[in-house]
Amino acid sequence: MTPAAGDDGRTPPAVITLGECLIAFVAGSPGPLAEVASFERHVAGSEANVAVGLARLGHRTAYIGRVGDDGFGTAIVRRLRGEGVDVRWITVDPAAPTGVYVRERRVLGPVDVRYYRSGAAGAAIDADDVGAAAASFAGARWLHLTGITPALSASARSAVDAARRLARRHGLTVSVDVNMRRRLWTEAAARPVLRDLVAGADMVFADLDEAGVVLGSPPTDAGAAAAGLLALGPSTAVIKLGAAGSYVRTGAGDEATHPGFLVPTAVDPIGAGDGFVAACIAARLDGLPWPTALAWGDAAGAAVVGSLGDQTGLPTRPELDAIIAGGRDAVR
Ligand code: KDG
Repeated sequence: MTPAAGDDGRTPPAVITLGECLIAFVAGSPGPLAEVASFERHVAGSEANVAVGLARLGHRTAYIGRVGDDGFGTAIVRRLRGEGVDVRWITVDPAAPTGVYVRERRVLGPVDVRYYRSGAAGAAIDADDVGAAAASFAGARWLHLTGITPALSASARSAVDAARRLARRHGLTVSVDVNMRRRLWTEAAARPVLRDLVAGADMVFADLDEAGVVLGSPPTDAGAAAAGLLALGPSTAVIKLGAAGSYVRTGAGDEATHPGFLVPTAVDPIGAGDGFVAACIAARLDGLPWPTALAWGDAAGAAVVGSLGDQTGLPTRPELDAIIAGGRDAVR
């Protein structure tokens, strides 16, 4: 395997993340998959989305993963590098293709997401890939993980464990987005792994459904979801409520909520949760209090919903500020 040429590596990243970066084919028009004739090609993958979101908000971020030796892998590396993400730890696997997924867009009802990723390069990530990046952990502040990576393969699970151990050794804050993907594993298979992931994190992000998967029964509300997740070990639980905003509770008993932002035209909701997570982490790295972090998260999530593709709408700082300030329809 050859490393993808990238960053000069002089400045350590603030945030490290790892996972499987995918090519997404997003329906060019709304409607059922069977009727869609054209697709837009985008770069996706939850952790990569978070890395790009953080980079747009001014934080140095490194991504560890594998892509195939094909045009899609090249597109991923170029895209992440172009966004300023440190891609030194993305390796190009000559033996497996880059994973792909296809998704509809719907005006009403849930969007169907179909993965074509089994046997793809990204799932073969292992603890050695993380070990190769060990030096980057020394100067970093944060490790972000999701529940998608351990669902991919045993080696991917070992990569997550290796990253957690390095993060602990170097005193990084560890965040976990539960990101339950029922098309990758069953609730029964996922629960023990996700519980372990949550227990080993400082900060957990989940929606109500995901909190229910981790806890074994649906929580009555965001407060109950956060309390249940906090009881597993993290010091902060952030509950994503979609269009209804977000809620946070800390082990010290602090709480905050944000009502969310109205998105007049929801173009494509996939990736909004990653935008939310990226902006929350950015705010916390910037030393901002939780009410502001939730407002940033909700604004970034809304911005993602308003454009096609997981990463297209991820806001820069001026864009984030403009959404939060509201008021003007156009800058002329
Ligand atoms: O959060 C968005 C992700 O779901 C998408 O980019 C694809 O990473 C992905 C996955 O495994 O679902």
